[in-house]
Amino acid sequence: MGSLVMGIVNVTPDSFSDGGLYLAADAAIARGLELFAQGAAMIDVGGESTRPGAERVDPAVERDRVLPVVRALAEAGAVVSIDTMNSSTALAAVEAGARIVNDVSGGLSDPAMLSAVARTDADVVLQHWRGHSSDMYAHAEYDDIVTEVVTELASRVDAARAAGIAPSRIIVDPGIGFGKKGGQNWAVLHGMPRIVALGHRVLVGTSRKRFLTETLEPGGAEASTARRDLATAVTSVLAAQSGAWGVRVHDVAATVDALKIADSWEAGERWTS
Ligand code: PMM
Repeated sequence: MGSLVMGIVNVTPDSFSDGGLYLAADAAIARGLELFAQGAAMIDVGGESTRPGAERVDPAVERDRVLPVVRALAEAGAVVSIDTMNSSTALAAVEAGARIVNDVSGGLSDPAMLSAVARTDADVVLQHWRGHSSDMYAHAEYDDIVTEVVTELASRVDAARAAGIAPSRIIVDPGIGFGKKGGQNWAVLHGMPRIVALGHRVLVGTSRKRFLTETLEPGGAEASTARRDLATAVTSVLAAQSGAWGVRVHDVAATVDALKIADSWEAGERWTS
């Protein structure tokens, strides 16, 4: 398996599970360094919340939030990913040391994004997305969700290639929770092999998302962060077993441990004495 763990640092006041905790640059940098020390292979830094219902953030405000954090983590030797839908923020972050541009809209939100990324040597994450968070569930209508996610991701890959991004730089992501409700997310995760069959690295982000709480507490109660982190470690291992190249999580230590255990299980096949 050997999947890589991407640690999350949201430099926002309003992200779903960690909004407000790391809004100050010092706190965000310290958190990123902590996740790096815990075994994160890359750190995803974001300055705009995409929680359901979230309003857009001015790109200048977004840049003020993320750039000091990107610069400090890159200087410390971390592989930094910039979670942004804005080409101006992506370019500034790459200039500050980011090596991956993580666009949850797969290049759909900012028409200049893919050509901007093409001019850099950064990798790009193209996530499945059907619209901004203000009304994302309005688009959660599917006849055959796995086929539609695969087809729509393939068209984003085509757009990225047409803009001049080499296939080897492209990572795809099914966009768990983005324009997908409850069981639709499980359908997409179950369909992972068809997403892997697109032939690109696949990143999967289930961390602490609402569909996990809905599964743990079908009656509508809240599930604690600890329970959602345990659920995330499990879904991340299952994603890795289904061929994910990377998993995006808040609780890096738990998922690193879970992947170590799952990898040892697999390695048992080669144990001879
Ligand atoms: N999820 C969130 C934000 N960015 N990026 C990628 N590539 N994949 C995801 O699933 C993803 C993302 C929302 O989660 P958060 O607000 O808890 O960070």
